[in-house]
Amino acid sequence: MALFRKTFSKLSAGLAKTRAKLTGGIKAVLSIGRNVDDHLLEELEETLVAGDIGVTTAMQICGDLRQAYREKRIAKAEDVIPFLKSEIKSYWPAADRRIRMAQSGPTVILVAGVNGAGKTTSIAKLAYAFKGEGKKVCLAAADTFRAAAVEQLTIWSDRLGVDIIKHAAGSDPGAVVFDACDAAVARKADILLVDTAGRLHTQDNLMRELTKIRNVVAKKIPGAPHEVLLVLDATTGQNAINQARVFQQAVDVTGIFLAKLDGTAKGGIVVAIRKETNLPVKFIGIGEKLADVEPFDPDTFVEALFE
Ligand SMILES: Nc1nc2c(ncn2[C@@H]2O[C@H](COP(=O)(O)OP(=O)(O)OP(=O)(O)O)[C@@H](O)[C@H]2O)c(=O)[nH]1
Ligand SMILES: [Mg+2]
Repeated sequence: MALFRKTFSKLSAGLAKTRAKLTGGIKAVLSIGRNVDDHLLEELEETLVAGDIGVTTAMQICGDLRQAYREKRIAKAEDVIPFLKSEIKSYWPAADRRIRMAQSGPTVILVAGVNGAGKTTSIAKLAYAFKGEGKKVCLAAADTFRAAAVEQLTIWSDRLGVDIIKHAAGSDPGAVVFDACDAAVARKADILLVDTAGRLHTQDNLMRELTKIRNVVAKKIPGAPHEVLLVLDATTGQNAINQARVFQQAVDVTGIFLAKLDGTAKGGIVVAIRKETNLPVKFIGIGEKLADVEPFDPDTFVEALFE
């Protein structure tokens, strides 16, 4: 995935708000000459919670820090940041975060998430990156709930020069993906990206619709969907965790696309997602432009956070 390039400077710029709040807060707590005592640990825990790392994780980090201090593995406040970096990095086991591709035929990527999370924009970013790698991309406009959703995806398909399969607004999304799968196979597409609704009359309806879309895709293309990416809006902080749980139950989510990291000081949510759900963050969105997407890499992320 050559085009899903990791550019440290862009990531670093995207994390500016989180770094100012979280890392800035940590550095303020660790001001020169302080001892690592209960008081400091308490302040540190508060700062971590405020940075959306999650209460449980903040407690774990500070507990481990206290232990390290008792065992004299750390002595002074200056040692705390290197400790935090390696501790946080250690939360992610080595894992394959790449898109799972079909052995042959189209790779189907279902994209889900609540309304406004950033699904359509993230689809455009992925389409752009795949196209840049020479892959043939098709889009399926399965968010038929809102007329504007189909229009928005159509605008992206025109701009990107990729095919779109759509029906009239209000039609059955199952029928859209049915046709989209046929079209993707017939046109020898490498990638089929499926946009889905973020809101229906009720959450139950939404989950049922997603399940139905998933089943149609599975019947049409063996092994599909190869990925179910859940788009989460990083600016919603801890609420993103609840969304992840709900979607995970309804459709087997295979990875998270964490959008809008650039627009929030709540970037610590990446750590909370890791600790509180078992879902890998595969991509992060760090801006509104097509190129503002990066594959998530924990080490690079932590380095950029504490830069
Ligand atoms: N700053 C920033 N804005 C983003 C990012 N991703 C998406 N957005 C913006 O978030 C808003 C919502 O994005 P959409 O892609 O329309 O979200 P959606 O989930 O498709 O929304 P619905 O179709 O209404 O359910 C748009 O204004 C996007 O430009 C990101 O990574 N950074
Ligand atoms: Mg949309």
